[in-house]
Amino acid sequence: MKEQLQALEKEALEKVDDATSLKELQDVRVAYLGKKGPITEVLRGMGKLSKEERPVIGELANKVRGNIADAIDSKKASIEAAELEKQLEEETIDVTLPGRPVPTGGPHLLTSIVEEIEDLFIGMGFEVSEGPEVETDYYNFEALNLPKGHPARDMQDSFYITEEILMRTHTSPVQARTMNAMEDKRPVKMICPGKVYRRDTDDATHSHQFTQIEGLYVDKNVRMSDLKGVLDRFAKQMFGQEREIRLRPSFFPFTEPSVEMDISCKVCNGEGCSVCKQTGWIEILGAGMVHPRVLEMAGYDPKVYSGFAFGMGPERIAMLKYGVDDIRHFYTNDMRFLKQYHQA
Ligand code: FA5
Repeated sequence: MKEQLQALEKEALEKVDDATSLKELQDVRVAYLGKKGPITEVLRGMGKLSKEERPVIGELANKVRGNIADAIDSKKASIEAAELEKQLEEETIDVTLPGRPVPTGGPHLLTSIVEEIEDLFIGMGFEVSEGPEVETDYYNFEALNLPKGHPARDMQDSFYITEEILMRTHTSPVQARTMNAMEDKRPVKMICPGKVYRRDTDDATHSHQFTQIEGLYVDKNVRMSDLKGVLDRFAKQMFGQEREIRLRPSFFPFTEPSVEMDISCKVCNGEGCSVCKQTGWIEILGAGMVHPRVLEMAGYDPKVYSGFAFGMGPERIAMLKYGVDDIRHFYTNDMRFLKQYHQA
């Protein structure tokens, strides 16, 4: 029985030694020290032993059990330590790894161009104003010398909401609003950027919703040459000295005389393409001297005051500046297009 116990001890200690996980170790504990294990079995058969043998075998059995239990405990401690070590190693942060890039947004090309134009005019002493996109027939047309039934209303096909309310077709109503709001009828020098809406058919240069920037300068002795000077300076700063400009006589009911300004097409260098409709020129703004009727309706005495106004399309300006061949790119918001213009 003594040999049997010693053999059991040897066998159990070897298994403890071989165990590589807490689960294996627990299996060894159950197998050798459990109620149905061989040592308990030996102890159960003690009754058959002689009086002399009983204490010796009893002591040995307890010793063997103690040795196996100690071995299991110390192995358990070493497996736990190894597992902790492994976990710590796995959780170590490698500070030398390159960071994951965080995608950043940027202003839309149209926002950038509007801000660039604003800065340019602020530099010439203009203030930035705002007006509503849902406008009354009065401000959109009547206050601009376009009474009901005037044939020139057809120049701008409109989205009407009621008979008297419409989506503004241009930013010119802000001219009348600004002058009306000026109670002491002081000089006005403002620009107004904003969205406008027309029942135009979308094509490479037309959109049913687009942006305009209005300009208005009213003071004593404002002349056509002032308008030319401001537009010339704007065009040179925006497009560079090499672009050509031309002013064509035109007609707007709210300006007299009226002009349209074209810039030589940068996309084809004046040779003709889809952007300039094969003409080599692209129209970017309408302008003129504020009509005396418009000044009068807004409470300014046309014998004392004179002024100029202009309205430009920033989409067309961005198209020229960056060689964009279709106005619809501004609204379809394809990130591959927009990202080209992020300056970050
Ligand atoms: C006007 O809207 C006048 N209110 C401009 C004006 C203001 C004249 C002050 C005199 C004094 P016009 O319809 O031509 O004018 O439009 C002005 C500019 O807006 C055009 O030169 C063009 O650059 C742009 N534009 C016009 N229609 C569209 C469209 N459908 N899509 C994109 N841009 C357009």
